[in-house]
Amino acid sequence: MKLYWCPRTRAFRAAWMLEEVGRSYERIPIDVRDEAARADPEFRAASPMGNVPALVDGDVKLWDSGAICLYLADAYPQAGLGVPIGDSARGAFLQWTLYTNAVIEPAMGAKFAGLPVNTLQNGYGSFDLMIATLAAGLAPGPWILGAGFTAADVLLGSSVHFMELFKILPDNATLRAYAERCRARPAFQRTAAFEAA
Ligand SMILES: N[C@@H](CCC(=O)N[C@@H](CS)C(=O)NCC(=O)O)C(=O)O
Repeated sequence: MKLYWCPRTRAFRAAWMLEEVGRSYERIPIDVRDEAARADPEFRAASPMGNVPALVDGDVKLWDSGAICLYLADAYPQAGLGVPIGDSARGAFLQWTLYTNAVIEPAMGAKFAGLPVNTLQNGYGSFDLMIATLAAGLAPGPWILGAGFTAADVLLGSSVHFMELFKILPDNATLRAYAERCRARPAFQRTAAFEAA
């Protein structure tokens, strides 16, 4: 597997997920702040929009962090990071795996831009509703689906971690404790270490 990756970007989630899966992969650095690097034809073949992360696994090409995490969970079930079709927890798994890119990210973007809340139009509610819904989902803990850590936690955990870094995470004990649990995982720590290197 090849991961097109750049430090301090959304590629963090895909790299953390690959570390959790535990299979060998090649990390190919792409500086997304450099237009010439983004124009590289081999990279564009993997990532048509020129974004990271992008994953190539044989004939499979994915260029969205949510799709990458879901794909890896399903493609490598032995890692125990997904929920199989037919299991009653599959619905909750899909719901929370999509929550980062469908709700958290646009709500964060609107908050950073200072956009007025228009819940009828925007499709993701509001930043405050996004936080309250996530905190309620995580309250039973320790992970979003309960006892087992899944790909959904890679996406949600990296979002909560980055909201904390960006200083927009409200002072919520459930979310802060969740971020700590995520950061304590060896796969998270390996990812943070090579990002820092
Ligand atoms: N929804 C995509 C977004 C990916 C994305 O926008 N990545 C940024 C880096 S955080 C990027 O590559 N931006 C390059 C650019 O558009 O200039 C995902 O989550 O993978």
